[in-house]
Amino acid sequence: MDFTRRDLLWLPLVQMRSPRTNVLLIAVDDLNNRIGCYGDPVVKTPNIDRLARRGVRFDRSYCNYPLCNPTRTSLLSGRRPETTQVYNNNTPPRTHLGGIAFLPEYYKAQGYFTARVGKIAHGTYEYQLQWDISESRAGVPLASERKLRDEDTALDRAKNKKKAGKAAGSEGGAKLSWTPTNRADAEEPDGATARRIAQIVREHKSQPFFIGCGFHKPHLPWVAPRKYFDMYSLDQIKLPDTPAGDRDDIPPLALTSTQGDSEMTDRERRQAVLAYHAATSFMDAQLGVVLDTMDEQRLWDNTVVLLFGDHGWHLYDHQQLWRKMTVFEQASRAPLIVHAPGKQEGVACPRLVEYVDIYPTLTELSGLPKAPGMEGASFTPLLDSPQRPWKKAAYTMVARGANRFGRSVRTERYRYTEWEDGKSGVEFYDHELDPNEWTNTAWPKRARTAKQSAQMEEMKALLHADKKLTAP
Ligand SMILES: [Ca+2]
Repeated sequence: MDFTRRDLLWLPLVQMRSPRTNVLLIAVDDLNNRIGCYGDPVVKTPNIDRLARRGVRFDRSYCNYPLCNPTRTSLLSGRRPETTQVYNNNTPPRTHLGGIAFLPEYYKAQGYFTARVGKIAHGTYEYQLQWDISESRAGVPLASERKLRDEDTALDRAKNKKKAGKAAGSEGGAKLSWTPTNRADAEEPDGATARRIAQIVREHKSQPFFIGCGFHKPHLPWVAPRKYFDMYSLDQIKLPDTPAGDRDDIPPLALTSTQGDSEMTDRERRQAVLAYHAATSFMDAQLGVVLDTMDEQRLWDNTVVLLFGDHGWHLYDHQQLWRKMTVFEQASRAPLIVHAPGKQEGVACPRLVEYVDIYPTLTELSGLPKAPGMEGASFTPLLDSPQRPWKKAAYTMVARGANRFGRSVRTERYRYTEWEDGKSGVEFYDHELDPNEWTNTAWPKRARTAKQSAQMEEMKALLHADKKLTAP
């Protein structure tokens, strides 16, 4: 493009008149709400807390599917899992979506510079998303699409073979294991990711950018420098005080297999919880490197920073559950913090938001036209008025094997879940009275008050409503 001298004089003014807000999307793998700014008394996350002071902390934010590939495919496409039909970690994101623009691609088409380092989509399928810079390992450009696709196919074949015959609900599970290392932060993958993100931000800060920073921890295995383990002592760590018989009213499909964890002693379980916290604090310190760069480059006034845990994580809930893949509160709910220029800072929002809302929210904050096909609603009004009334329901679903589904709906007070449309069990929890979901008043044959029955019917109607109508 040729500019006359006069054009060049005007150019900065034109840019000032139509600022294009940058996006820094920070994905944290397997991060649940056991962090400082969400009120955990033990877990140290000074940098997530620091981001929360600069943004809105969503206290009722729910993923639409509690597993990496399905939740990320849903979030990055702006479509619900029923539309993406990605219900496991072995289905490539585009299988049923074809050539739609995933979130970073939409920004790229609008003229943004786009880059990601670390895990944004599910590891093996990162090649399905186009970025200007795409690095699963910091500093290593993603190899050619063809080569990766071949690797995928081979990997999928191997995985599917391994999976055949496995019990329902065993998906999403790596062995609980942890290792304190003597390496420096920068030598760990997440440490390298944070420093590479800082470099890319410095180099590309003058153009509108969409940058994805994907941290792997606190995903298993819990490998982190020793100093993060030393931040906690075992005396601080308590297991949930689940009442005896809690599992008697839980439909079997609601639970996942224990994968050998049932042989652990309580002390070993507490060590595992400590290791999860250590991995969280390590990741938090790497986030600090990225936030320092935001300060240093004075980017807060023209950059949206959105941090999310891709789904929650169980830490021995219901005296059995670790990991994810349930629609209980601890796996469906996850942290979501949004800093947006000119919006509220340092406040909490108690309203319901879903991850399918993130795509339209970001594009609206950046001043871009609404992308087609969105199945969530932009929650930008909540960034101005976090207490205002908002959507009635949030939906999370999960599959057990190929064709058995659990579908759950959360309102601000209740959770209601059906397994195989109710044939394999129903759950109904009142979070005002029972925040741990210990008392299922729907199953097997609990006595309910007339009021409870009426409330349950309302929840059932919400679960079966056309979900596209659940925008506020
Ligand atoms: Ca129970």
